[in-house]
Amino acid sequence: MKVNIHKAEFLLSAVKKEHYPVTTMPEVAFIGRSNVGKSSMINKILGRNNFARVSSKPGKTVTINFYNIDDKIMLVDLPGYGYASASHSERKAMTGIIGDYLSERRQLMQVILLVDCRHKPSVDDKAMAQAIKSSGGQMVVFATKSDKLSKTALEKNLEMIVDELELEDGDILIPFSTQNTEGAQNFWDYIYDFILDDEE
Ligand SMILES: Nc1nc2c(ncn2[C@@H]2O[C@H](COP(=O)(O)OP(=O)(O)OP(=O)(O)O)[C@@H](O)[C@H]2O)c(=O)[nH]1
Ligand SMILES: [Mg+2]
Repeated sequence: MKVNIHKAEFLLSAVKKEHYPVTTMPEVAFIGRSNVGKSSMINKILGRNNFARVSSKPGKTVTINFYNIDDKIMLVDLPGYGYASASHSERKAMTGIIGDYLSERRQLMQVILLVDCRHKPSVDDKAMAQAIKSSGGQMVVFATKSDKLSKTALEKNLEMIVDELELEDGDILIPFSTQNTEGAQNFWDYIYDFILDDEE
């Protein structure tokens, strides 16, 4: 499917629920460790460069950033967790910001969990996968930076990720890279089929 985005606009940044935008649009939130590539994935699927701010230093996104796409769907860039040099209080604040959003946001239709295809999922990644599972939501995991592995190594690591996150039949695991358009296309195919479920 060809995706035509007419308008992608940064709406606002929030750290607490009083600041969340008041809209009825369905939301899709990107969650994962700091530096896994959440903001990069948002740029790639929107076909924009440095729209969501990207950094080689972990801990770039520290607020919840809401992006309005064609007044149809909101993409939500969450702060990363597991940032190694974060202090105890910074970690606690981050967990609170993420946890509040996930538990409070009624229009949240889909959480997209990102894990780096090169690494074994962390304890936090596993906890997040379990939380998605126990919320009854569809499990959708993107394995990022797939350009960094050979095809064989990627296949092997995808199996490892399935095992580590205890993915089951019906759960979705898709490789993603900013260096090709395949993952981005798969993202939109999923969104159009299961979230927007509309005309296009
Ligand atoms: N080679 C390659 N590098 C990537 C890819 N995706 C992201 N990166 C790089 O990974 C680094 C982190 O990317 P971000 O998108 O800022 O990661 P993030 O998950 O938003 O990080 P936080 O905002 O800190 O939570 C940047 O240097 C990106 O250029 C990819 O598909 N391939
Ligand atoms: Mg980010």
